[in-house]
Amino acid sequence: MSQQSGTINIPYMDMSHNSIVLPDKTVRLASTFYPPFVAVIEGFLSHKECDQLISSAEGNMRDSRVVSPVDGTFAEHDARTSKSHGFQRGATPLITTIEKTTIENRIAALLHWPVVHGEGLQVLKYGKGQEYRPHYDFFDPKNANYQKNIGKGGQRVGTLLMYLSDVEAGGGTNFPKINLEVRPKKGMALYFANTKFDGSIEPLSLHAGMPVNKGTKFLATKWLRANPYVS
Ligand SMILES: O=C(O)CCC(=O)C(=O)O
Repeated sequence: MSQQSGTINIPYMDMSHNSIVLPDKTVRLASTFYPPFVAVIEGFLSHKECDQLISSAEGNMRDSRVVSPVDGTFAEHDARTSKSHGFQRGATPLITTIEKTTIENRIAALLHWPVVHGEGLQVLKYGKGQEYRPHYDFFDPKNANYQKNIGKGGQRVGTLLMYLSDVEAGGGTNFPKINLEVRPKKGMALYFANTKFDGSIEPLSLHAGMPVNKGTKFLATKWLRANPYVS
């Protein structure tokens, strides 16, 4: 199902039409960019699914963490000021339903990538002034501190962001190396590749969640691994 490219498989999206037919709905491919490979998909989640994800996560949110380049642990960091809740795959009946029937299968079909290669969904909330400063989602293979994380499922080859809300001002996802910014829109998804087609890391994938200036931004993040992911 996946695309063999160079030494590893990477997620692959059919970009030959404006619409992409998924098992349970048809979505619109609004724009694409390369390099790095970036795609904006409209109508990926229904408003009801967005609201359900927010309400299932909001009561459990805590300060967001990042994988530390210093020791590889998951730790709070000044660069990421949102709140978030990370679901284990299968953590709640809603998440199980989502995994078995809807969102997870939709992601797998969109990107031709098996559900078991995905980390659990992370739901994030950014209030006014909160942000995620420029960073990479891939693990730098030259940094020995990331080896434990790479060992859990290989490289993070791609990222799918799903906007669960509109944002009145600010809060875009910005790619500073390619001068691209995507405005959040409830139900829309943004995919970007963290690796090149040969599987090596993609420095152009540097990205940031810009500070929210007005309103609240809710987002769900799905990180896709090269191999089956075990938390
Ligand atoms: O908030 C955003 O738009 C970006 C989020 C992000 O970079 C991440 O979750 O890895």
